[in-house]
Amino acid sequence: MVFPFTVAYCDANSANERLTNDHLLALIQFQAPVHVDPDPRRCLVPLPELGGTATAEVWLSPRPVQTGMVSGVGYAGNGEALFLQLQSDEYAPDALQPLIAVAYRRLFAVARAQGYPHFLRIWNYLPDINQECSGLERYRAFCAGRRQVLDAVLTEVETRLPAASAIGFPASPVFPDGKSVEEGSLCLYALATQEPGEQIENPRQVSAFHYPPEYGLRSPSFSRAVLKRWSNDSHHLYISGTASVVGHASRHDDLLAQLDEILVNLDALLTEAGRRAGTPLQPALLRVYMRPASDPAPLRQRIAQAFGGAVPVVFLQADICRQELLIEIEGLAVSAAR
Ligand code: 3EB
Repeated sequence: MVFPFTVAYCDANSANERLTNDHLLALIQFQAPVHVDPDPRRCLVPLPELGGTATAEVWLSPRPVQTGMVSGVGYAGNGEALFLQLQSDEYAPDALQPLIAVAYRRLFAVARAQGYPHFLRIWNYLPDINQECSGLERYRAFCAGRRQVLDAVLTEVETRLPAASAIGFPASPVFPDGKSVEEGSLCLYALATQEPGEQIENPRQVSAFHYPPEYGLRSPSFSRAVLKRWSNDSHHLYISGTASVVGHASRHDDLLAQLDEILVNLDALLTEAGRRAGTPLQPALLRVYMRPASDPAPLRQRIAQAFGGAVPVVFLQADICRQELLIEIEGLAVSAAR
């Protein structure tokens, strides 16, 4: 099955070589301080990787891509899929809402101008996500800014929500090699397409859009996953950050218990999406965000048991957007090869 692009992990040390490939749609590098890279396809995610390896994620197109940089937004497209990214070194401690609103407006404007108006998935990395500023948690300020723009740009917001992750990091983490993140940098990247995908919700969870106000005045606007049927009938399922949330409540105090709940959530989501796709979907790639910088080996083992062992997994240390949540898993699932 030929997809409009494939996603895989590679050794971060080969990253620079990969940028010479004109079929490269995106290169996501972990454990790298945020900076605006001259190559619009490279996005630096400022999270330490756990488990002793240095990984990058590559999106490869079967044909050459067109790239550009407009009003701070780097992009690369191949006629079906558009990768977009925006990095900022503005911190704006108690003005995250307008900062996010400006960033989202730019992302949507660039995607529309390039002819890819439909956002399937958005990755959000925010400094100090759990910090309260002027009485509002920064995650909630982020949710308000995001909602403001989605309300304005989406014609049917409730059924056209992109999949998402909203992940935090300390404003000035120091990496093992001594490099530190610019204070307050922001990192967003996204996937947009010419034709829309299909919003998938998780039968075990309340749609985040309908969370009660105890989680914030403006509820989070994301879908649990987005199913994309490409023009050749292959499928991608973009799975949002999935936490140990059942209904709308967080479950379990313990990391491994939260992981087990997440695996049940992922199974329910994959089943639901497979039903909608009319074909089974299998995880192709997983990314685990965890609060403690502990050894990921026991988690790797449980994930391998759940998905058969062959699925590549990367573990990143990160803040999750509810204080009590210790772990969250996102990923990509694909229809089986025919
Ligand atoms: C949850 O289920 C956990 O606000 O974009 C997961 C994925 C979560 C994305 C977002 C939040 C977001 O509510 C938190």
